[in-house]
Amino acid sequence: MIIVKPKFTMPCDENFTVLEDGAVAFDERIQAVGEAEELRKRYEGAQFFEYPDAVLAPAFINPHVHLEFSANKTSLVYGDFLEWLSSVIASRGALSQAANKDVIASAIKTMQRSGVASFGAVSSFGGDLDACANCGGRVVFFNEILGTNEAALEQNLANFTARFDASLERKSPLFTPAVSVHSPYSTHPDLAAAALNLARERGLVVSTHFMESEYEKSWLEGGTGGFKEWLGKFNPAARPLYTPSSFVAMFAGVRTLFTHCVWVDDFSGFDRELHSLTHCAVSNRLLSKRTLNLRTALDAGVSINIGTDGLSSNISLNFLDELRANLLIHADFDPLELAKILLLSSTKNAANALNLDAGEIKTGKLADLALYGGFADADAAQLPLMLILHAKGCERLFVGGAEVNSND
Ligand code: MCF
Ligand code: FE
Repeated sequence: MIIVKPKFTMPCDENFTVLEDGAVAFDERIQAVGEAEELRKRYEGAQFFEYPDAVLAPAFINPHVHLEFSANKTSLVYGDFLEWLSSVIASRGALSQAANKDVIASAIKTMQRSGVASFGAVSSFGGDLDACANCGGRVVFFNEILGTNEAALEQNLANFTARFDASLERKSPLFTPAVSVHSPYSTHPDLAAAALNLARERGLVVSTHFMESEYEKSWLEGGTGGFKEWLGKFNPAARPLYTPSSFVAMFAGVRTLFTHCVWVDDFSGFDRELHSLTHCAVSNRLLSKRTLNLRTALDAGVSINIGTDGLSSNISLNFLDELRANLLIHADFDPLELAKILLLSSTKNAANALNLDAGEIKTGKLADLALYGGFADADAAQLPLMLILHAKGCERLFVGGAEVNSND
């Protein structure tokens, strides 16, 4: 048993309570939140740590990252989605080759140093499987399926099944195999249906990219726009394989994270319990021409979580950098109000999206906790904002009560 007594405990509950001079006792799960001396008496022999300048919070959950693109710095073109996509097709072989085990392990460390205990890895080739299974963090491993060429469907499915089976072999309390249906412009309905059936049978979480660009919107809504020409290069007879609503309908009854949704103007097909929106603000700034209207999505009652996406469309996998970018990008919000929304999105909401029993400091939850120093003089009322603005990394990170040595 471990007892941590920080200056501030931020449970990340709906009311955003901040506890001053309290303590948290935990092993794999949180056993109690209360007064330090009382907990020390109750759990005799527990290790005790006191941090008079620190904030203890639920560790962050980054539900969407492409680790196989971690070697990218300047190889991809930003500003226009189709130019980016062409550059991905030209460079993805070389980029995934360059993203060896060390590169991927170091990308994971960057996330962990920023307080991320759990992440959703979108895996295109399986090259990130070992690093993910061995990282000490909690991983939901989204095996990606894509392809529209009818002649290659069987081969594509066999390839996906082999990667999925390899991920199943690594299943553990910290590692959960899952499925990614890449997008409506890139994935044949037969492949999507096969992957979604697997998800239904096995109760897997699913991730998909949806309505990221205006090109995608005009393609799905009317078969027009830049995708007509772009896809025409590969198949002159290309036509949209879904409408926006028929695509969302495929995911009925399946816990799904819809990433981006920048160009969605009707959320009525979203299941408020099972479907969530993963927002990647930096990625959208670089690829999507506009940013998500966060207020509209929140008003529609859709649960939001915050992802970094990969270094294919970001400059940093430090989760605090992504939160700071969100604070600056969504300038129509009051900063403190937005800070609370972002922290809830990155903990409790994301845990629900990924089906993890974590994301909150509450008795019974998994002890996925992060401790950030440097807040001795902070005002409790401003703490959510100050944490996002000033924390560069965490001092300690616990995953299921076990410390991940994030500074080695
Ligand atoms: O989320 C971003 C932008 N949207 C779509 N895909 C990706 C992103 N970052 C990496 N990707 C990958 C995706 O997983 O790029 C490929 C897929 O393998 C594009 S389709 C050839
Ligand atoms: Fe992505």
